[in-house]
This record gives sequence, structure tokens and C-alpha cells, in this order.
Amino acid sequence: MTSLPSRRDLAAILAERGPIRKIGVVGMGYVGVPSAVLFASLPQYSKVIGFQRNSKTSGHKIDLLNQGINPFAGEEPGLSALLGEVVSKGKFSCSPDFSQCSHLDAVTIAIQTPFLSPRDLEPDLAPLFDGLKMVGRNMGKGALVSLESTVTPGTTVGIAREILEAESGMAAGEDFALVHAPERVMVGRLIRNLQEHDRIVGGIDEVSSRRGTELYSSILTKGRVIPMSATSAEVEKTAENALRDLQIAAANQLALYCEAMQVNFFDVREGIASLREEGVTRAILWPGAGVGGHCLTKDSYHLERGASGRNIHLDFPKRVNSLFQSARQINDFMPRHMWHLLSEGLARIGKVPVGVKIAILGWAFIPDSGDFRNTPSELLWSLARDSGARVKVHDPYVGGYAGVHISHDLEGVIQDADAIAIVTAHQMYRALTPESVLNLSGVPHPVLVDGRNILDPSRFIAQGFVYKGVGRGDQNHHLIEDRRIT
Ligand code: SAJ
Repeated sequence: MTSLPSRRDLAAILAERGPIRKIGVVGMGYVGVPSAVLFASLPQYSKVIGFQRNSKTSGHKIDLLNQGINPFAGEEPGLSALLGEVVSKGKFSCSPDFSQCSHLDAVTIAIQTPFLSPRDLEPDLAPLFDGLKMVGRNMGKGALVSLESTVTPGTTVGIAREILEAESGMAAGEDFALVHAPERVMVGRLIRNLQEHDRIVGGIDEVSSRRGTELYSSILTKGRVIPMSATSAEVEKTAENALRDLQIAAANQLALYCEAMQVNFFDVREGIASLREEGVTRAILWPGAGVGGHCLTKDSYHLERGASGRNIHLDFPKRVNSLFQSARQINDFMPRHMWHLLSEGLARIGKVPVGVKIAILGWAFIPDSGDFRNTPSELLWSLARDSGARVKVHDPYVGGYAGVHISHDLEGVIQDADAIAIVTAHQMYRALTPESVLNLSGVPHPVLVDGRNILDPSRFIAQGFVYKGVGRGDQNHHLIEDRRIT
């Protein structure tokens, strides 16, 4: 039994309506666009409409999409070709006019729920609620509504259902079907993820789950639908990221322990990861300069809110913090740890942060991407600035960031630097050599803080660098050598 049995009339209404043929996708973001073009590429669907508010920030996408132009900068294999094809065949179009929802069989809603402000960790649900209102106001009897945005458990059967019912005057589970089908796509592999990842489909009732399964199984090539209740689907989505965040935090904490005990985390990790036998495998991830992005930084808080909501009785040990909250605190500490390593490095050569020049390499939150949402680099940048240092930032993929100058000139950023901190593992940073950095920095003992363990410590130490690495307890107290003229 995946969820409550539906009232008979919903099944009858859907049977009378027949198979899904016309689909709406609300939110032309990196989830909505590939979903829409995949649906439109299938013969069983006669029309897909992408709904996009004509807002200042995203309204431009409407014209681009109607011309068959991919609005996203990064490389998305297959997306541009598929978009051009479905637009030229007249199977997909984009519109700000939600009245076109009235004749659609299914409407999916993929509107982001970013932090209102990182300080209070509350999600900004206003755009999502607006989307729900517009759909509720215009959808017809027998429609399927699928909420794809990541939300706090309890949202689908709670406020989402209430908005849809209030705006439509209809009842979920009787006049229309309602599911939560969380997105699980990664930038750079959107189409492939939608086709190959298993898809969680959580209905408010069994008929809704079945209608949602009909919709999403159509775009799956390798993946399968995993049906469950709507709230289970919300818990699954937030938990899959909370658990990843927890695994990263475990690696970060172990790395801090290894530094304190002056051993090499990566040796320890190799040993742990060698346990590959059935049933004894250890899922150990990688420590680093911090955890950014819009998934792992917020989904744990969705999960925590769901487990502490009204009418929730949680039996949990007293005075013990949630593992997921602690994981967030450890991961959010890592940029501060980077600052501690950098300050210790400067102290080793008798320098204080005031007036020194610091080069921060990497602003994006993941390698070889321009995506900088919730970047760990910002805290390191603030700590360095607040200490009186002169800070320059390099990132080859990030065009700009409010209040921070992001340079694309790596040499210019390293020029005259007393300290260099690697925060993002962009491929180009792996090519840095001690000689090139020394010549640019012009100081005898530059401090190098490697937040992603991408450079060989011994090569830089041999040339006079003061090296500090996350997890490198075996190297972080090395003797300072004079540059060997090679
Ligand atoms: N990170 C570490 N150590 C690791 C892995 C990641 O410090 O071992 C850091 C990264 O540097 C980054 C942050 O964590 O700053 C997030 O990295 P991520 O690889 O988890 O990338 P995301 O945030 O794009 O996560 C997404 C999630 N996908 C969805 O929500 C659909 C996540 O569930 C996926 O596992 C992840 O992509 C993925 O595997 O690529």
C-alpha cells in the first residue's frame, strides 16, 4: 500500500479523460526545460507548454525557448538539439499565460526554493506558492499536478494541496490527482539523469501515484519509478541529500582529526575504502574547503523542519544534536578552517594577515562549473577581508558576483601574493607549478593552502612554500626549506 486509497470518482474521471497527452511544465529552469523537451520528444504527447513568468530575471527565456535556443550557458549534452527539434515540430512552446493550463492533462511544477537568507536558513517559498496559485486557478477537472521542487516534508499534502484546492474550488484526490516527484538532476547531465535515474513518485493517494507513474515512466530509459506516499517522497528527497552532506561531514571531521594527529587523511581513506567486501563497504567521501550548492546546503534543514513540525512526536535522545544539523555545522566550518590554516601559515613566516595579499582560487561550488550558489569561498573571502588582508579572487567560469570582483586572470591574481588558497578543484589549478607560482608571487616563502588536495605538497615544500592542506596532518608542520635552484 503506497498511500491512502482514492475516492472512486477520481479513477472514473481519469479513465474518462484517457491517457495523458497534453502537458504543462511550470518553471523554465535547469529542471523544467529538459523535462519539457523530453516529454515533447515522445510521440504519445501532442503538446507541451513551458510556463515561465515574464520576470526581470527569467522572462528573457520565453523568447529564447520559442526560438528553440537553449537558455543555459553550461554544456548540457543533447538539450539544444532536442529543444530545436520539438520547437520546429510545434510540440513545445513557452508562455507566460497560465490560462493555457485549462486543457492540460498534467502539469509539473519545478520552481526553485532557495534560502530567503542564509542566516535564517528558511526557504523562499513565495515563487513556488505563486506557481501553485496560477496552476490551481487555471487547471481543469481530472488534471494531474506534480510538485517537483524540493520541499519540507508535509508540504504536498499540506499547503500545496490547500492552495490548489482553494484556487480551483476542486478537491485533490477527488477532482484532480496530486503527486510529489522530486527532481534528481545534476547540471551537466540533465537529460541523462531524467532518463536514467530512478524516479520517486509520491501520490496523495493510489490513483494519483498511478497517474504520476504513467507520466514519469514515459521518459525513463534505464530508471524505474519507485512509488510511495507524497510525504515519503518528500522525506526521501531531503534525506538523500542530508545523508550525502553527512558523509561529507564525516570525511571533514576525520580530516580535522588527521591534521591534529599529524597523519595523512588520504592514506587513512585509502585503507577505509579498501573494505569492499559485500556488506562491509564503507561510504567515505572527500574532505575539503567546504560544501556549497543549493541542494546539500538546504535539504537537511527541510528534513529537520519536517521532523519537528506541528503534530510531530519525535522520540530522540535528550540533549543530543541531530546528526544532520551537526553535519551542516561541520561542513560550514571548513572555510573557517581554511582561514585558520592560512593564518597559521603566515604566522610561520612571521607575518600577520593585515596588509598581506591573498589569492583565492575558485568561487564556483563545484569543479569546472560557473555555479556559485552558496559558495564556501565567500566565508573565506570575508574572513580574509575582515582581517585586513588584500584579497583577490580568481575563477575562470564565474562571470561576476555581487560585491566581489572575480578575475579571470590567474597570473594577475597570484601576482605578488603572500598566500594562495585553493577552494575549488578547477582542472586548471592542477597545472600550477612551484616555479610559476614563486615567480609570480615574488616572495621567498609563499603560503599555499590546498583545500581540495589537488597539488603535491612535497614539490611545493621543496621550493620553499609554507604548505597547509585539508587532511594533510603529515605535511602541515613541515620544515621550511630554502628554494632549491633546479
Ligand atoms: N563535496 C565535498 N566532498 C565530497 C563531495 C562533494 O566536499 O566528497 C562538496 C563539493 O565541493 C560541493 C558540495 O559538496 O561544494 C556539493 O557537491 P555535490 O557533488 O553534492 O553537488 P550538488 O550540490 O550539485 O549535489 C547534487 C545532488 N543532486 C540532486 O540533488 C539531484 C546530489 O544528490 C548528488 O549526489 C550530487 O549532485 C552528485 O552526486 O553529483
